[in-house]
Amino acid sequence: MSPPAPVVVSIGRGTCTVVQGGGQGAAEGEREPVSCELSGDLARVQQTALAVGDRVVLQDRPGAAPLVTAVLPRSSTLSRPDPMDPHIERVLVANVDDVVIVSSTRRPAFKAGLVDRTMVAVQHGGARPVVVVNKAELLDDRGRAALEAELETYRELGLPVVLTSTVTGEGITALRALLAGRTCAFVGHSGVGKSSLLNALAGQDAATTGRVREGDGKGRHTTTQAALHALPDGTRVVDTPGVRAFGLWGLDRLALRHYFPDLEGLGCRYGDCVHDPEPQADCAVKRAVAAGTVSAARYRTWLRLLREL
Ligand SMILES: Nc1nc2c(ncn2[C@@H]2O[C@H](COP(=O)(O)OP(=O)(O)OP(=O)(O)O)[C@@H](O)[C@H]2O)c(=O)[nH]1
Ligand SMILES: [Mg+2]
Ligand SMILES: [Zn+2]
Repeated sequence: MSPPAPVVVSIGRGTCTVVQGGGQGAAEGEREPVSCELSGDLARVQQTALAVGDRVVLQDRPGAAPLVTAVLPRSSTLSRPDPMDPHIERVLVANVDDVVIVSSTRRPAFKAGLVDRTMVAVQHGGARPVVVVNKAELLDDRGRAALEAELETYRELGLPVVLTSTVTGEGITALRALLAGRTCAFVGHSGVGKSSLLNALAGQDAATTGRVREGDGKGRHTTTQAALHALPDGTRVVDTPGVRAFGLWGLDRLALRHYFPDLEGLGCRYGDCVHDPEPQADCAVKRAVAAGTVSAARYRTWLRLLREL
């Protein structure tokens, strides 16, 4: 068997760093990272063509850094439209098993809409979404009960949901067990604690963390580049920079239905109904929302995504 292809652990302009053997497990994770240059073709489209987690083909060059000449087929991607030019696909990370959608209870406040959008993007790209809400210790009992009710939506969809706190340690053991031996990426708003969670899982400072702003509790975009970290137990975590929003790449209205089984499962009798607020006499989804058996936030997300596509 040929050795596993080198894996990209970080990317710069026209360059990247790889580890041989994919950094699997502690032993291989300690292998020296190698700095490489991208071939001209790759460098021109690098935001689409190359992402952290990619497996690549290298060409050795005497007296110069190895050249990345090709990217191997991906098992999963997490993509979104480039915020500056929505016609360009931006691949945030490739070949991960799980995408951990990290949010926080407060500072910054929990936003179900962002979780829903990211969840659709993750599933569309072929990875498993995991929902983590960090800073659990900032909630009082009432706040926690309200959050748990909101999170029930994701549990019903069969997704793992974990409440964590890097301050009290709540949920860290559960998260470590959930991700053990897998390759995953942490995504979410700036300041929710992605890098802090990585450090908690690693048991050491693997990544730099930053404080949220005093006034509005927003993050300061401390992490500026995605980077893959190999943890002592063999788990690999790609820590990513905070996103402001999450657009959907490569989805149409028909495909969108697929990612809302909770709404589709209500069996609306109008085959082509998109369950929008326009009067459609007997839409099952709208009835369920009115009756409170389906989360209103989930329905709002559905409508927002529908309008966007
Ligand atoms: N209260 C509380 N604060 C936390 C917790 N976890 C992290 N923080 C704090 O939240 C702030 C932001 O943490 P980071 O880990 O830098 O957040 P991030 O998501 O990596 O942010 P970006 O790199 O900017 O995307 C820091 O001040 C952390 O100390 C937690 O569980 N509870
Ligand atoms: Mg960070
Ligand atoms: Zn309907």
